[in-house]
Amino acid sequence: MNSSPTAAVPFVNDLFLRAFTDERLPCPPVWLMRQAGRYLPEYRATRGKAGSFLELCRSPAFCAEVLLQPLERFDLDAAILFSDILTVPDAMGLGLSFGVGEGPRFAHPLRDEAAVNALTVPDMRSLQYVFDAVAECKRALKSKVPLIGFSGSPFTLACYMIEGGGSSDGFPLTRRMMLQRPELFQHVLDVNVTAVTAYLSEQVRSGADVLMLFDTWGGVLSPRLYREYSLKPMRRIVTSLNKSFPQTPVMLFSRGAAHSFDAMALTGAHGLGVDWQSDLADARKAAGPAVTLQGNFDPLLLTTDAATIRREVGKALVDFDPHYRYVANLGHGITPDADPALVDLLVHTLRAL
Ligand code: 1CP
Repeated sequence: MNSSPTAAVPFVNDLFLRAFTDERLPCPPVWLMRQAGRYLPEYRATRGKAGSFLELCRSPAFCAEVLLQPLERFDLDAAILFSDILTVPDAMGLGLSFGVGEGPRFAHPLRDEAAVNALTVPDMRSLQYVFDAVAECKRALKSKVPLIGFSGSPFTLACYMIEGGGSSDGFPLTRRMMLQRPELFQHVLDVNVTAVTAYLSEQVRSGADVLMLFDTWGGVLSPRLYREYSLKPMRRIVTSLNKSFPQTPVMLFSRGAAHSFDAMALTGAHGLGVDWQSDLADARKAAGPAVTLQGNFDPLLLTTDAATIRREVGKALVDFDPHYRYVANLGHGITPDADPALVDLLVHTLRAL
């Protein structure tokens, strides 16, 4: 549990992987959630060439192109696969689309018992375009920095699958099914556990060096329900991945679940994401010394100014050791209105720690 995996392949820059060992590092590695994306004009240009966001995701060559864009601009220590968490429910036949300037929509959400009973683990061949994108991204990186593969957590995927899209009020249809028909909800989670385990395993076989589970919506649950319906399924995935790929660090990012850092650390995950509403020092106390923590600057800092960023970086790490099992990152994804010049400043300020 929480062992220190080491890389089989040498990297030009292996600072990120060393944050999963007990070495003290000269400065923390840094990458940023959603570092490739809409705040970069070159991303918007590539998306235009591809035709749409989903066509971009389905083209391994375009995925590799946008993966490299932030690395060309900024001194980052990791790259993240360009894809989306909703590829898996799409492969289950739920019919994913994105309206222009809108969030995701599923044409066939899980609204009744028949739909849930018909749900099955997709044939991984229908996700071959993602594994091809992993391989193409890996080739394009030329071992410069490690590649992070990812998936949504079973619970977060279930939120979109049942609701049929995003939600501004805590996924009421999902929570109602969970409370009223727990056996139906558990079937969705069980299918997702098997699918996500196979999906992430295939990403490792295709070249991913580190894995991350995005549990963006685990925080809509109470601590008790979070542990049952969000953390437990993630633990099953981490257990199988650690068995199959003991060299590959796995990270969990549950947004809004600071109440359970202790339980998250017991899953066998090597790293935990800390959101911007939590405290790194508190997370360290709860999770213990053997787990790598990642986070947790407020993404909105990247829409402020240089002085604010310098001041906040100085203050954020006063009672926290940034040289030991720590990866600097935001506490959630970069927003589309982030200023690329401030991204550069944040990365440089962290380098100088
Ligand atoms: O218009 C566009 O170009 C699409 C915007 C976009 C992008 C750039 C979406 C739609 N997804 C992505 C890429 C993406 N999504 C990445 C790779 C890019 C990188 O990190 O550099 C990753 C890791 C994700 C993961 C993702 N997708 C999450 C989990 C992380 C998080 O930020 O919370 C979630 C919840 C999604 C769903 C999703 N996809 C896209 C949007 C706008 C959303 C959120 C919808 C909602 O508000 O519920």
